[in-house]
Amino acid sequence: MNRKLKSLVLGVALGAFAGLAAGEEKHHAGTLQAAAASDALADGEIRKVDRDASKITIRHGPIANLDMPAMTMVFKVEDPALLDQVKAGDKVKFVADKIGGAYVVVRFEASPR
Ligand SMILES: [Cu+2]
Repeated sequence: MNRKLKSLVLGVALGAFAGLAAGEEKHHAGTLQAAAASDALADGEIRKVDRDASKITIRHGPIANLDMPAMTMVFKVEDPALLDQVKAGDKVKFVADKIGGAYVVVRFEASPR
């Protein structure tokens, strides 16, 4: 379930950062829907980082690609290194996806100041 959506989200994310994604050409959806890039980014505020469990609590705004309203919830992270990019209190934009039945943060992007 959501496999198509996942590749779309990843593709759009990678497409938006093609300069950083050199060598990651396996995603083919990158150029299809540039407009979806902003939809995939959700607003959030980091509430708690749990490195031991590789989980993070985020108070987030609506997440369009997950059809999720604003709430505070715990996410897993796709890569534990993501937890080093943020700390409690940070305001972030991030991409989340549902992977294997769990909500997972795929990427963080610092909010423009
Ligand atoms: Cu949520």
